[in-house]
Amino acid sequence: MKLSELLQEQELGDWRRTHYSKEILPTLDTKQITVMGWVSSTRSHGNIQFVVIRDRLGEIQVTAKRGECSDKVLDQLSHIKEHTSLAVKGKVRAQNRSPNGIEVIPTEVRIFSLAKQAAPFTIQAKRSTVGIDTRLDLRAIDLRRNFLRSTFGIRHTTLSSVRAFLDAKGFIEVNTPKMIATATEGGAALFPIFYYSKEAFLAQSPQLYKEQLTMAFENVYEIGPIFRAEPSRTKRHLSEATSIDVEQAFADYNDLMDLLEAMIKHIIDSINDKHRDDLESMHSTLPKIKTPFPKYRYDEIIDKLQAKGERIRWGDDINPQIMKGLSNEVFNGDTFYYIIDWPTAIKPFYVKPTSRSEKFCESFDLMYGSLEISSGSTRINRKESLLGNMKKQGLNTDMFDFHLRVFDYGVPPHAGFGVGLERLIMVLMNIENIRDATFYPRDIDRLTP
Ligand code: AMO
Repeated sequence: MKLSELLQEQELGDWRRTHYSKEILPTLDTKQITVMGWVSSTRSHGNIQFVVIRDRLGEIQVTAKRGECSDKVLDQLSHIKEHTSLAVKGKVRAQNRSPNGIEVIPTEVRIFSLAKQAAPFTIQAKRSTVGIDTRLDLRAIDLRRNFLRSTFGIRHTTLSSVRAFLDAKGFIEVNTPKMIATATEGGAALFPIFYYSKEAFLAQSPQLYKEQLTMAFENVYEIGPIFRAEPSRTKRHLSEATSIDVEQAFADYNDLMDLLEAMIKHIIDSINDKHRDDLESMHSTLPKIKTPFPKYRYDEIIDKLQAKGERIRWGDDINPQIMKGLSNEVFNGDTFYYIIDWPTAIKPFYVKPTSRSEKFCESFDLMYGSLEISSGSTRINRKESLLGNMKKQGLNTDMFDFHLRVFDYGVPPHAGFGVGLERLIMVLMNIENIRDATFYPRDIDRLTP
């Protein structure tokens, strides 16, 4: 038979998978099954051809031996490359020498789509040897790598455990507009868009909307994209990130810090519960949680930094580079901790000043090592105070009319936070570059794939 005939691509037709790789156990010995997936590796030993097929749950070895299967099947399996998508019908055989103690003796092969060339990386390695840009250019294939498949499985569990945790506490999930009229997060730049004949922006945060929604629903959360025009290239910033935004009525920032701490603990417990195999195969462990998370006042951190000789003044933002210098005093090893009571002037206009002094506000950043994972605060809930703060920050209050008008109708005391999902995944999975914590990263240099 000619090679082109042997390797002819076929339709799915009436073939259906009977078992996932993981479901094929020695107890199925001699049973006829159909597996579907992609070729993950091939190996040839004279008259025997081994082909490992992977599906979304794992891998199964197909063993084609001359005499035990047709010559056509042996020839087909001898010529296909890694990443080819195919189905194999065959008989299960318990086999001590095979991975998982099981193999499939093929009777028929249906090739759906041939891999035309070798991929520029192997899918088994935990850390890839090629540069991240090469991988991102072929992201859909890169995502087949074991490490990333586990990472995104764990990301999924993170999100489902956040939902379960907040739902159990009486929060409802909301969605707020992503095309908006005004900025909310002072420092972060906006992406302008055309909105019919007007200028509009992609939302930096659901901030004002989640606050307003506490008026009807009290406790709300949103998991969605936030857009930040980040002019710099760093390993911790994306232009499009995912935020877990939480807002609670009749609560202040201390309540929200407790809630966030319990949420992080719940996420880590859920992952340890569901992903033991993934963590073992990656030789990874999740961060150990020590509760309560320590709290350091902004003032204290500045004093410590100045005592170390760092060039930082009261009122400056604290960047990760500078924080690295405090590793022994503050985050001995890597731990979660809060920096609280920031200067009012460097936090957004909606953050409530402390009753002790207007100079400070009821705000917190959740840190892991030198990385900021979340920020949150008690919000201003009275119109005059909000107007006052907006004017101090030089904002055009007319632009916020749509928001200010609800303050005539009983805004409850409220507080909230936003967690950067990709930053959290970086910490959980010990990922160095935030681009690997999202499916299709967007940054100053990348708008495709
Ligand atoms: P903030 O601007 O601090 O606060 O953002 C909250 C969290 O979102 C993550 N984050 C980012 N992650 C990746 N790339 C980015 N460019 C990026 N920008 C922010 C960080 C950060 O801690 N409205 C407030 C939250 C609140 O008070 O409820 C806000 O947006 O992990």
